[in-house]
Amino acid sequence: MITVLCGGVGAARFVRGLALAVEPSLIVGIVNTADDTVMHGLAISPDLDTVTYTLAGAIDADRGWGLANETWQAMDALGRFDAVRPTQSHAGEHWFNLGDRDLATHMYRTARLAEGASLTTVTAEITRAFGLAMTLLPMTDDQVRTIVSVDDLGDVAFQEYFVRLRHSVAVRSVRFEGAHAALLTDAAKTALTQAEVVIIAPSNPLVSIAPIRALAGVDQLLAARRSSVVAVSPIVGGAALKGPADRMLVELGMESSVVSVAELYAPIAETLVIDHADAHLAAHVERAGMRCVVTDTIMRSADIAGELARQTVAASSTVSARLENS
Ligand code: FO1
Repeated sequence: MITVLCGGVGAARFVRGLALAVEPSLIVGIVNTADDTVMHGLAISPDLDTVTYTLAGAIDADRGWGLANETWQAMDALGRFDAVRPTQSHAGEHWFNLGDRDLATHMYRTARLAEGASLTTVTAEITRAFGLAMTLLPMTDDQVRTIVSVDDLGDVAFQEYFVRLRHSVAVRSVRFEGAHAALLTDAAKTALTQAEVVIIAPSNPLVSIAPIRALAGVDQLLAARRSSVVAVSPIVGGAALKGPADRMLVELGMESSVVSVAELYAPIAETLVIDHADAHLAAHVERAGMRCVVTDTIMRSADIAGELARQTVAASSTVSARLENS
């Protein structure tokens, strides 16, 4: 078993590469659910859906989220009510774009949750419906929500920050509402303890990986097996390949560099995989307490993602020791 801690787009592309490098049925993704939200009464799990749609080959590659060949009739039809919506109402808002086919996923998930099914159970049904061989697990079946405190506006829900505000406002602090009481699921705990290797995908360390780590016991479970935990840096050449990770690191008082990523992950992972662009920082990463592997981490194609995934698995000193002895 290879377990991958996942956020959204970067993780999805990495896992798609991993599925080319190893038998997909051996892969378990533990996915962040703190980006989840309710829109139009529908339960939406963006990171779970982005990984599902990507592994199913159904993702819209340009957007990185939602389904390919999508139509937007429902969203367009909601526009009719903009003129009549009372100011304090959120009914019919359409700044969060839900495609017509994407709505089917949210309708199914919402109805199954209302019938009492857990998000873990429903996610297994949805991934099976999309033909995935790998296992996707929500990090918890309880509610955790990322709240971002930004200049002027104060606390905003993650999707308000990320989509409505286009993450264009400076972040003062981030918190994960509910994380103190939420439980890591048994399935996710097993995936963290039984896996030969645990990989931290190239997701935003502050709002995609951090919510998983905020669940009680997760950092301890990872630290206990640190030599077989490998992280892939989402920062290349001081920038994030997608999303606000670089700006958030700076806004929260860190540098936007692989060294900051190493400082965040050193307690729970032995090895950090960085791009050739940051080869000159390898010694700094090691001074931050992590082994450093330098390779091509920019996943321009599935094949490059596959090679990155293969090297990441091999980078685990536990696995490479076994490979050398085999
Ligand atoms: N991201 C956007 O930038 N704009 C959107 O309108 C949008 C809609 C959306 C709908 C469903 C879904 O699963 C994801 C969606 N995303 C959208 C992406 C989402 O905000 C991010 O992928 C994650 O929350 C951050 O990783």
